[in-house]
Amino acid sequence: MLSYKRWIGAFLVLVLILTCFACGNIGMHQDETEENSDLIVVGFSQPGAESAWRVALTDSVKEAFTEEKGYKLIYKDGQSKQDNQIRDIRKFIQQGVDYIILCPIVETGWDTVLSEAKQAGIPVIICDRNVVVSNESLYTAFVGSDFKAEGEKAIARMEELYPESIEGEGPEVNILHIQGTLGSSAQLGRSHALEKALEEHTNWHILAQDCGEFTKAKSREIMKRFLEEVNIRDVDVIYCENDEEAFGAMAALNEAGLGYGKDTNLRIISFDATESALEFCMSGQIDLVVECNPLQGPYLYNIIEMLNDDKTVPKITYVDENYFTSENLSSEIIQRRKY
Ligand code: GYE
Repeated sequence: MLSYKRWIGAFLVLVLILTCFACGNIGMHQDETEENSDLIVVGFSQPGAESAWRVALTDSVKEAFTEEKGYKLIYKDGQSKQDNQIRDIRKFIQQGVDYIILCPIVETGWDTVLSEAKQAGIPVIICDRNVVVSNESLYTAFVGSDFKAEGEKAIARMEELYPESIEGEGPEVNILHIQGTLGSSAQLGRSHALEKALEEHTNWHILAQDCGEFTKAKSREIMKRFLEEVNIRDVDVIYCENDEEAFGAMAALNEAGLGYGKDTNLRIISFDATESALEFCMSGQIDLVVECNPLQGPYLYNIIEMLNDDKTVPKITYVDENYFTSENLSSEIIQRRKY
């Protein structure tokens, strides 16, 4: 038989256990989607944080979807792996988010997970890079860059720099090509423009080509290897598919004590137009930076607001983009730069 005091003791322990369970349950329910049921929940899947450009895109989206404006943004970094992004999207679907923003690392391989989102009735907005899917209805809208147009701006500059070489006659133009993540829209569009130009200008040649994964470290490694494989005096242009890659190539050239940019015959072309790249461009170390605009948060916000109001949204929205050489750059432009 339990004594009276023991009964009280057992009762108190029971109350304690039940309280803990209740707290635990409340804790479990307070997951990312249910803290404040009035907020519109947006799941945001990024491939990684490989460049200053991408960090600027993440910040722009975070600034666009704030609690003050009625949104709850759940941000996931895919650590440069498509499988992680697919897993993150599945989690968003389980959480019952209202919208998904996907910046796809590569173009293909999204059909299944996008079908799952569609079945769950969650609109998906593709952002930055694009997807190639069996059915366009698998996503609601695309906001991002026209990468072929970006590549064409780089080619137009090269045609301007080597006017006597564009008819397949005149001096050869030799190129080192450092590509971005293979299979990403940014790589495909920028590489496509160069490949097309090589077909048209038969005296333009790629002396060496490799993938720098859009990072400075990888590009530096590649450039060091290129320096062993080719005679740098033969090279006219280093075509880097983003600023980080240009910085990597420059680091390798600096370490080898080799000059580039103005007052030399070696020109660097880059994409993104981050503040640091613009500074190098203004001082003549980078010849051209084609702008790729990461400030896409406001564009995405407008699209989602329209969807909230049941309005029809444009399937494709290209962000505004420019290009810079030392001729059209000024310190005011650089100071105003947000990334
Ligand atoms: O150029 C690069 C980034 O997809 C446009 O990815 C983007 C590219 C951008 O890491 O810096």
